[in-house]
Amino acid sequence: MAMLSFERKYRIRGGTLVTGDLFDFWIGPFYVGFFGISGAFFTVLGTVMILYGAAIGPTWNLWQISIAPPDVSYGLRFAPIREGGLWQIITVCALGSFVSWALREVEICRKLGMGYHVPVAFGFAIGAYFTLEVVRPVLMGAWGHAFPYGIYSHLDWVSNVAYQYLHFHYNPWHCIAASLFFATTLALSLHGALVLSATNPKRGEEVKTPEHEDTFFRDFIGYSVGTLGIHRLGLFLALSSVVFAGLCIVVSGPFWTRSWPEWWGWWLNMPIWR
Ligand code: UQ1
Repeated sequence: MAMLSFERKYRIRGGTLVTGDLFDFWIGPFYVGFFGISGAFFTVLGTVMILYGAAIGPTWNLWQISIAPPDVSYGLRFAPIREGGLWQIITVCALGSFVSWALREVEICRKLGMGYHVPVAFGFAIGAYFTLEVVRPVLMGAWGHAFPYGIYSHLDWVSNVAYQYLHFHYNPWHCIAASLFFATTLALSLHGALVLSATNPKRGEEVKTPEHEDTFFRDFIGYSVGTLGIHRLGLFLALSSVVFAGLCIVVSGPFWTRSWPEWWGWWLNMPIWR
């Protein structure tokens, strides 16, 4: 089916999660829906708040603009606008916007009768943001433990938090997350290279089949995970890396307050070394 007639067939009412037919329409190529409206609302409000924060801030230098959370002395209370209240409003807008984006993906999946893999995957990214900006600060008792909204300032936050634990690379969950990130890039580079090698032949040569792809890996390492399997593996590796990244930061502070190299004391203190 040609693309245009395919789209005409599926661009019909239904599949919405809320408000029925209301907002169940497209603007040009884009599906709107209730969550398109709510997403635009939170995005515009959040962006205006960021611009307002930049306007009252000390600099227009793009690298140095920063909107910080309240001081830890405010605990988990609301703070005045200029004392971190703006950061609190922006955080609510960001979460409203991200969740709207995910639910708009869900509605499009429902219209097309597809699985929910894309919104579920995006949900893991929202979960990582939520862990950093809400779960960990709540467990530690103050919004001041969240990261600020600024290009350099958020990098400084990462650096400072890492040094609070002396050497963050000794955090075992950080080790696992980093290994999974590397494994994800390995899987995607193998997959991208394999598919291009089979489907982008020299002029005059035939496109190769999935059997060629399987055979390459069977000849090479004695195993092929398969053409569907590589996509399952890729999604699993990518989502696992995000889960362990979230774990590695949420254990730092709420569950482990000393230096991360000290954590390995259990290994150094094993009776077999005595
Ligand atoms: C693979 O086995 C496979 O199936 C044919 C692919 O699908 C096209 C791939 O992209 C890759 C990378 C592999 C090899 C991966 C493993 C884990 C053996």
